[in-house]
Amino acid sequence: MARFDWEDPFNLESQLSDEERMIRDAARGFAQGELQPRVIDAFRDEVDAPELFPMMGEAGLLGVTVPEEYGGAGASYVSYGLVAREIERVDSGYRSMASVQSSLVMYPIQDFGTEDQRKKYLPGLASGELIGCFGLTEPDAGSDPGGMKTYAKKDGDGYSLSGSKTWISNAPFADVFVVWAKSEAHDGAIKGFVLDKEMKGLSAPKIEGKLSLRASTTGMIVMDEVKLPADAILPDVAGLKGPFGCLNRARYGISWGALGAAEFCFHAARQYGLDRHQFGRPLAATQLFQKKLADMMTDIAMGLQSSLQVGRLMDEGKFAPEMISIVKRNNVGKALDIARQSRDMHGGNGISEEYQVMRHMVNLETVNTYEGAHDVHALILGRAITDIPAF
Ligand code: TGC
Ligand code: FAD
Repeated sequence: MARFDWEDPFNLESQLSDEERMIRDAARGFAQGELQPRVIDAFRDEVDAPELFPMMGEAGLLGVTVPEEYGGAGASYVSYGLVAREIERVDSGYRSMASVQSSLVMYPIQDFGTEDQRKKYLPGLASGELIGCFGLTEPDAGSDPGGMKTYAKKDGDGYSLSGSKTWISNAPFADVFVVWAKSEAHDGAIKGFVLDKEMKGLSAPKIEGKLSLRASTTGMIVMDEVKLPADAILPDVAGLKGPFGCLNRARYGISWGALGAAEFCFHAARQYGLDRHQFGRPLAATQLFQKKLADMMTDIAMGLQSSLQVGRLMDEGKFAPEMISIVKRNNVGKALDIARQSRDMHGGNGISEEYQVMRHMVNLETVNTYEGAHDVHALILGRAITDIPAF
């Protein structure tokens, strides 16, 4: 009979390859060594941290699934998920920085771009010398991106792009902007464009005053007749399946990442319960406390198994987007519940930055909303079950 390990209830470790374990260990070393020491101040002071990109690049955490010839690690989607879990164990904002770069900027250039675009952008994005952002959401088009107003008019051989995007991670310090717009030259179909920060008419003001994800910088993208050359378009995709193809990857990574945050909160609650005595015994000796820990461990273990299975199917090219909706919605929702419980189990100390669980809790409020809000994923699944779109 095997010995039970509360930190790894279903022996996930035994289900990973040597390469996956090595990538996970490198990510953990970087996250604990470089990110953890700075996160409390960074969150409190809402610090912009573009210098983290070259550091993450050097640690091999950007473009994990991108082929090595373009500077990536050429590794599996399971490896990518393990990296997201380690970074988000520290902070969802840091995972956000990395997952936008990898899934929402490098992936579309790799999959929908030309060879020239791949050569121009991917090595710099993989090393972190270039920072990318992804503009889909608009002030009047969030859950319904098909309602976007950003428009690319024909302009000679190229395009003139106007419109505004909001709530865009990394935008204020980004060098490379992947922007989705309706294109006159394509009968109004949604197309992706790659913009460089120097382009005239392009600006990216920062959104100040977030009470969540404060270690990640968020902004708008404002485009006022930005002139784009013909080769700024991503030629190989049209319609919403372009941005959704990117979102599939990012949502999958989030399904692992959120569980990293949940594991932090679970471990912290356990330790606090063992250390803190009330009524003459440790809090962890009470039945209510133990039930909460048992629920946390169960939800995390089940979530990790399901993300692992979805990752394996992605690596085999056998996934359906609905599988990703299940794990994004479930794992983030469960992580948010766990963070709220952990905050409560820490009593008054739970609201202090030093204990870190409240930071995870408020971060996960964003994670539950972006990349398809919790209820929107329920509707994606409802449509798959009933064949009736209820959006
Ligand atoms: P719908 O009619 O369902 O689909 C339109 C076209 O897209 C195709 N499609 C997909 N393709 C690939 N993967 C998917 N997951 C896909 N889902 C749909 C579909 O087959 C169709 O193709 P075609 O060829 O027939 O045209 O479109 P809809 O307008 O009815 O969509 C409804 C809904 C709710 C599914 C969708 O709009 C949605 O997912 N809304 C949520 C929006 C969202 O997730 N936004 C995220 C913005 S980016 C972000 O938040 C980054 S935060 C990053 C960070 O900091 O970590
Ligand atoms: P809305 O769509 O207005 O939704 C509001 C509420 O209504 C939600 O609870 C939703 O579930 C519910 N709702 C919506 N439609 C329905 C319906 N049909 N039926 C029932 N309920 C419904 N976007 C990007 O493009 N790039 C980024 O890098 C990016 N980064 C972000 C970073 C942060 C910090 C945040 C907060 C957001 C980011 N986003 C980004 C935007 C994010 O994807 C959107 O906020 C999200 O898609 C929800 O859109 P919305 O905010 O307009 O909310």
